[in-house]
Amino acid sequence: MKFTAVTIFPEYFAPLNLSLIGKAIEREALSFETIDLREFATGNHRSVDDSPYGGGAGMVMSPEPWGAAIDNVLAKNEGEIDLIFPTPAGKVFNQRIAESLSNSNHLVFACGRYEGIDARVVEFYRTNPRIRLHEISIGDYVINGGEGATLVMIEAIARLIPGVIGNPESLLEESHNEIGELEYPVYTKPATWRGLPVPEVLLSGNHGAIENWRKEAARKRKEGQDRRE
Ligand code: 6GU
Repeated sequence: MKFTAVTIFPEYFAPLNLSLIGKAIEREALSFETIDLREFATGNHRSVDDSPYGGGAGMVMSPEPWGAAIDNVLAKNEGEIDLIFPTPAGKVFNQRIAESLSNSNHLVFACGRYEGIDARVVEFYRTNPRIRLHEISIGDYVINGGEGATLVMIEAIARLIPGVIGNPESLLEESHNEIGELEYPVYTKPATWRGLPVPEVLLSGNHGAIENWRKEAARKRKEGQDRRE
């Protein structure tokens, strides 16, 4: 699986070289590249934005550098790509979307800044037969640009790719698995910490009882979460 991020801030993605994903990149279970949008900007100032038609606050990213950058991705790769536009107006990201995107060969993230990218860019590429286009939000709040959202999505997707996580069993047990169960609370040594004991059943060695306790604890957690919404 290949990940490409088109951005004016390539440095934003440095954390991907850490931890699990960094190691997966090292052993080539996945690859990651950034494309600097500014390299596709023309003119003395290499400007990538302009004021909005119709007026209003802020700046809009110009279509020309985006068109040139995405054309370049298509030209130097073969086959189909999933082209993702992170936007607060998109479909809200969840585990099902992460699973579906983890089956892609090549994910390309178009990281917009300012008030967004000129709407004709999405309109233009939506009908390209080599592109499956997705507009995706990471939740009902606003952040300053697509880079943060892209990091979140890459973390969620990359760990689902075979060979990225050491122990694939941990994918089954954890929160938001296929049946939508929340994970049970976990404990390690010491058996009592600041007066708080570990639930006794977990020390019992009775695997059936432990499994039942975990199911019930996960159910209670979910109940609590529903109340908070
Ligand atoms: Cl994908 N981008 C921005 N700028 N804000 C967001 C978002 C994306 N998802 C939620 N808020």
